[in-house]
Amino acid sequence: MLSIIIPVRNEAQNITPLISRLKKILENRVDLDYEVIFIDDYSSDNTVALIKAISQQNPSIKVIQKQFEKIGVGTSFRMGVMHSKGEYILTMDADFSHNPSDIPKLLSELNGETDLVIGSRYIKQSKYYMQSPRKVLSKLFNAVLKQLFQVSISDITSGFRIVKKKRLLALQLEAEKFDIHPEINLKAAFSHFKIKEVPIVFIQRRRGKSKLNYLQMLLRYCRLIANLVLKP
Ligand SMILES: Nc1nc2c(ncn2[C@@H]2O[C@H](COP(=O)(O)OP(=O)(O)OP(=O)(O)O)[C@@H](O)[C@H]2O)c(=O)[nH]1
Ligand SMILES: [Mg+2]
Repeated sequence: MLSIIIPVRNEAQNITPLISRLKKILENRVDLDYEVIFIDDYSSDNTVALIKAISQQNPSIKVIQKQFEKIGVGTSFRMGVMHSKGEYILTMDADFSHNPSDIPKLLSELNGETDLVIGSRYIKQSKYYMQSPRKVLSKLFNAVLKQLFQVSISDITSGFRIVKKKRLLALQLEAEKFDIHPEINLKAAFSHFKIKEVPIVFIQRRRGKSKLNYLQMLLRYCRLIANLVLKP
């Protein structure tokens, strides 16, 4: 079974088209049993109501709702993993930056041996469309992380991936926010996961508001580096 885990916060404008795209793609694969778990983080719009309405017709679509405090993408992801039933975990964003149409490409790289398939913005045949500050920061972080930790992953900060759950659970993940993505990819490399990268087309969000806070991201990434240097 494939468990798709998607942290969400105020994605009312994306959630319905996203679920229908996912269903179309996944239901084409008769060989594949799947569940989609959304972890809502205190959304103030009707994201949760929209997911619940769909999940009443389709029990493969689930939502976990946080009601009292914001926990962040990393903690939400780990909570989703705890509730998942799949042998493999797919993570992606809800805002169509990660194209559901790229999922079959990620799946095609899975065989019994692959532990991690990363949807990469920075390999041959990838395309990415991001605003300049984000592009510069992303490239810079990837260059620094690659140099510092000598890993051969091209897109260390990618949040689009499929990972074998058994191996994921063995990683000591601590990141609470967006730093969960490089943390997973780096710790997977340190733990000698069999890793493949596939090219994706990454686009800037078109609907809904960005939750990205550059200063917070910078601090979180620096903290991750410090933690990994001190206790790799
Ligand atoms: N559970 C949870 N999900 C979040 C939170 N912040 C963002 N998300 C979700 O995480 C995914 C990525 O967030 P984005 O806001 O797209 O972050 P980004 O891609 O860095 O920035 P933009 O695309 O420019 O908005 C989306 O599915 C969001 O709905 C949060 O605090 N908690
Ligand atoms: Mg986004």
